[in-house]
Amino acid sequence: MTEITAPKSPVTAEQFADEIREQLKYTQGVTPEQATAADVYVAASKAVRNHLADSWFKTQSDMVNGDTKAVGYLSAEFLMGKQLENALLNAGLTDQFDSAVEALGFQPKDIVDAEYEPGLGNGGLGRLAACFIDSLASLGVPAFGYGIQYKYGIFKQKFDENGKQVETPDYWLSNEEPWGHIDYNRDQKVSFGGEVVEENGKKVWKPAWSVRAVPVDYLVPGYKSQRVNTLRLWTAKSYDEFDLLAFNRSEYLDAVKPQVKAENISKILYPEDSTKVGKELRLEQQYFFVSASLHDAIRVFYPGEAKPDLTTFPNKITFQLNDTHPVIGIPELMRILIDEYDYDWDTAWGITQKTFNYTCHTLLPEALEVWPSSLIGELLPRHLEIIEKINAQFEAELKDKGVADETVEKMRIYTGDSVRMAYLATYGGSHVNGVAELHSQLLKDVTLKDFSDAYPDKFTNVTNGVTPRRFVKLANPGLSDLITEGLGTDKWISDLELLQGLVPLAQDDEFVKKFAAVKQANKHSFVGFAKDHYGIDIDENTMFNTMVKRLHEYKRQSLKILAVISRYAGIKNGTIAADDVLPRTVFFGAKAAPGYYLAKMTIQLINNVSRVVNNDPDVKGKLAVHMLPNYNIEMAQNLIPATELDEQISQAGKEASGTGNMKFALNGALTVGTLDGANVEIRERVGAENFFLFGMDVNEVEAQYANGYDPAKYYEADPRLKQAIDLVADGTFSNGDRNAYAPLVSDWLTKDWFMTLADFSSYANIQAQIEELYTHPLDWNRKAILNVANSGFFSSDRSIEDYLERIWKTGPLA
Ligand code: 4GP
Repeated sequence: MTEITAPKSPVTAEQFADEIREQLKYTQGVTPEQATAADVYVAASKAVRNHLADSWFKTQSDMVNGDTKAVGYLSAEFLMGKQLENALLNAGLTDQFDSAVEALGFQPKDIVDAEYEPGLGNGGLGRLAACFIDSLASLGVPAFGYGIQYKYGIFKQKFDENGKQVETPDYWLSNEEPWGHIDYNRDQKVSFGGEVVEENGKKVWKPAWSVRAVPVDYLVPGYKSQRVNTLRLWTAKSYDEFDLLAFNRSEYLDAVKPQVKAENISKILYPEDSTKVGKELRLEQQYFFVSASLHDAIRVFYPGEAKPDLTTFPNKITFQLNDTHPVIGIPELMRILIDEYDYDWDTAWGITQKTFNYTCHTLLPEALEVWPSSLIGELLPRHLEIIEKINAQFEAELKDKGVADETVEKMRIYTGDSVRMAYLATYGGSHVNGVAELHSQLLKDVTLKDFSDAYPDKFTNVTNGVTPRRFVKLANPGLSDLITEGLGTDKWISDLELLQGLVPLAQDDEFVKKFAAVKQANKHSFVGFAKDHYGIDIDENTMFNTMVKRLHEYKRQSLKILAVISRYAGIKNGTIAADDVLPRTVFFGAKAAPGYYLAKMTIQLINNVSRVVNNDPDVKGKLAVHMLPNYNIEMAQNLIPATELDEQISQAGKEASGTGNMKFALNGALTVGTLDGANVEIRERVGAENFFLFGMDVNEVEAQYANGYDPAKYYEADPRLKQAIDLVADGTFSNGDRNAYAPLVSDWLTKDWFMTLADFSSYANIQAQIEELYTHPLDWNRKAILNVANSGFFSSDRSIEDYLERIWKTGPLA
């Protein structure tokens, strides 16, 4: 191995400007005079990447040559957000960059804005993975993020003239993408289909087709840690680029078929899985990245060894399964060990079980993946055999433990018809964790109860967290400076519990006023952002009230919009006295899954409420509603710091954790929320008096289900609710068309599975308390400061430390 030099010493601004010029001229072919902001963005990104390279090499060699176990975070999603600013911050090059680009005749902001945000994730689970790899690197823990470099990320969301969501493809790679380094020489072969035969008493898989998995490496710099980890995203290539014979027969489309089939695998994030073809593609994706990653880890940790001692594999790396998507890794590692390296079953099982751990991110049973056995059998016949054998062993083990037959039956991993991936993950790994205390408890008590009874020691909790680098330091420079001033140090950026030191400052009126001024400045800049990006005018002297997250019935955007409608009606008909109206601007941001009918209809309703309310002179200056299109990380970074009131209003027992709630609290918003997910822990920490709690708790929800929930009763009981629903039903928000929202209205009145109606009164009632407090800015801001000060626990650094201690049993590189 070549000697690796220490990281490059920091550069001056002049040197950095020269490095950018060099990139422009010699890798991009434009002179600095010709360069546009987009050119400078690419050049500066490459220059930063070069600065990180030596630390990256050193981290890898220390990892491979040392004794510290690495972490492999297997995730179908990494929702990274823009890279440049974050890389500059973590590399300590922000000031040099600012001066360098100014010397080149640009504004730093324009260069940063030229980056196109990669959308390689759907929501919380993908963003969590991105926070986690930032924290791993910042803590100096050697780690790989392993996933897929989708060609198309999550769709771009627009709204048509009727307010309906329209999905357009997000081709984020249409221009040069400077961060990913494609490494054709470290590829892996991933095979599918075919059959299993016996040769010399040994099972041999004869696959029908293969694709080439080529890694694209993204550097993951730690904040001030001098450590740089790897996010390795696989892209699928064909071995047979082109069928020349077919081409010569003029069958041009057929000629590229093999290429298309292979490349489809990494083409798009989560295709629809409601059809057979969609399901097949999704399983192909999962197996593709997991198989490539496991082989890659063996290559990395046993370089050049034809017969490595893989009994040491669990000491080299521990793999975290981010939800059920990578769970096919369990039979795949068994297959690798048995078929490729000749281990016996028991040894292979010992290695496998020690290597994997599983994080569950949901409580909705329908979200736990179950694959038809026929599909696995067609695509991965050897794996199906292995799964059957794992299941047989599992059933025997349960019986040995004295588990009753009917319970064993319920717990089967393989039912004959299908394979339950969450069960496979629970049995096949060492630990299972939920993502907030309540969630982990419900996993044990409900979702995976039989498993927790049989294997109580496997179960643990790790409450989620968010990275303070991106979501405070970068997103909210004003607040960051104030915190640093208040604490007299900026060490909080890597030790977030230090925020506790702000508690006494909540009683210092001067500090509180400064804090309020920061919030106002953030509101002001969001007004500019919204004008530039969405062409809307916002009154910054209104309360900014935000609900941003995926659109799902359980998250209850419906509850919020019904409350908005009720308020609108109240102002118009005078039931809310004009003097009592606190001016509010309500922001929504949410994407709905393309096939999710009621979710899409809710978006349409919000858009149309927005149209009616914002154009009604009777409520002008008192109420405005905006459904902002294409909620993404960039919007989050701009909107969260400007928000004063945050909505976390899911039905209790349905949101596994939430991480938006943490970002808002850390940025000094007050939360109105239910006792759900991590809200519970946030409220505990920030103090019940600094959190607006409403609604039923889990036990009350369960009791309602048990007693036969009747939403119509609530509709009749609260005239505000009745009026709001009636306005939706009577065409007020659909130009008189009474059918437009009929499915939504009918669902509310007859089913309402997530009990929006039952919680409405409590939600509407708490608004008075919120508004009363808001009219006392010092008191409001004191509470907001206490939210910031007491939310240090929700750093993803702390989450990673919990994983290290409870699950991974490893730590930073020496
Ligand atoms: C989300 C959960 O819905 C959210 O509560 C949690 O905070 C987040 O994972 C991270 O743990 N789930 C997903 C998903 O994003 O795709 O299931």
